[in-house]
Amino acid sequence: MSTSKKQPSHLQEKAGISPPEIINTAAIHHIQKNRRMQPTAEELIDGILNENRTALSRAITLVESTNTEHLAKANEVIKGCLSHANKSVRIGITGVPGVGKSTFIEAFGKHLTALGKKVAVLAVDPSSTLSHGSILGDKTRMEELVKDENAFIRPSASGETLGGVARKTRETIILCEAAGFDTIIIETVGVGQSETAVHSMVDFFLLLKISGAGDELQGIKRGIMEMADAIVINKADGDNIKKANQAKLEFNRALHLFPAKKSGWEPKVTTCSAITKDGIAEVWETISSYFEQTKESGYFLENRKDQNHFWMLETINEQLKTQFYSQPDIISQLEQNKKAVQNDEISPFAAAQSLLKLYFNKGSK
Ligand SMILES: Nc1nc2c(ncn2[C@@H]2O[C@H](COP(=O)(O)OP(=O)(O)OP(=O)(O)O)[C@@H](O)[C@H]2O)c(=O)[nH]1
Ligand SMILES: [Mg+2]
Repeated sequence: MSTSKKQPSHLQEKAGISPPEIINTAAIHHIQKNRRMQPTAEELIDGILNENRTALSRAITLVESTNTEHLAKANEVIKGCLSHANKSVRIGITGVPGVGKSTFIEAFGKHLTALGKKVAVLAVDPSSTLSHGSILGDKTRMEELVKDENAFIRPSASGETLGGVARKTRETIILCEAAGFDTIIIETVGVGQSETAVHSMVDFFLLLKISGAGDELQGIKRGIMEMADAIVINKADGDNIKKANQAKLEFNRALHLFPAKKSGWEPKVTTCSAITKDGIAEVWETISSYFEQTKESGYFLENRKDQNHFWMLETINEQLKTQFYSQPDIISQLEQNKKAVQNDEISPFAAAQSLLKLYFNKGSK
């Protein structure tokens, strides 16, 4: 049988049969017109300040875009929102996959909205570009919070670099705060460098753990323990309660070995169950007393200023690097220098110097 014979399209109608009149040309025209209508930066700022969620979501989409026109508009919106931000508290939550972060945030978030707070939940998870992991999981694990009109949940921004994801999240925080959210929760998976990035954008950093069989302190990165303002041992329910209390003692002992924090705060260890909700209220009490203490001492504001400074420098570093490595002549020279270095024809230092010279000389022309 010949395969080259042209098959009739399945969409082709038989002669003599007229198409149904369900197609309303006026409606199509209306939809197309609305699709073309993009709100201006002023309209978005207005919407956000009036706590309009559609405007907020649209502005976040602009922040996440890679289109330069969108980014310019996003910058304008952020500029308009900046003076209305900064009125919230920002809490980072980290823990290994499966520890119960999403379930905890659901319980904790509901506790906060019951207290009259407006909660925004964001995520920093650069791996989600590949796995699309936390996006679906979180929406189902946070069923109640998703429906709560005082909560706003935005899945992780996608991006190839942690720096890119971090920028998007930081700008999203500003937009959420301007839209009236007073408590920002940022979730991150406790693997890789993302917890360091989140630690540099929050006021309070919470490490979620579960109890094991007496090996609590093994396999835990020292750096994460050092960053934590509280360690909460989750899944303290049923047969696990005893083990969780044991873990609490161990973590308390271990925390005493760390140097005092700049904030003057002594990290706390508590237990909770995101399922039975036992201990959830205590977590908020701990966090509230931290805010009280650090706002009084001035550390809270000082830390935010330091963070802004840090992110300004980070952005410069990141952009310089991106620009450097994307120049065609640098790319080809880099390849040549790489071979020369490997063959011991030139030292790594001299090879780097010649590349930098090439880049900066070009810039000064
Ligand atoms: N018994 C008990 N189970 C819990 C508790 N919290 C969470 N779980 C269960 O632990 C599993 C993992 O919970 P998640 O909330 O998805 O954990 P996660 O840390 O968000 O996981 P990733 O998103 O994969 O990083 C689920 O089956 C939850 O039902 C708890 O307090 N007690
Ligand atoms: Mg999760």
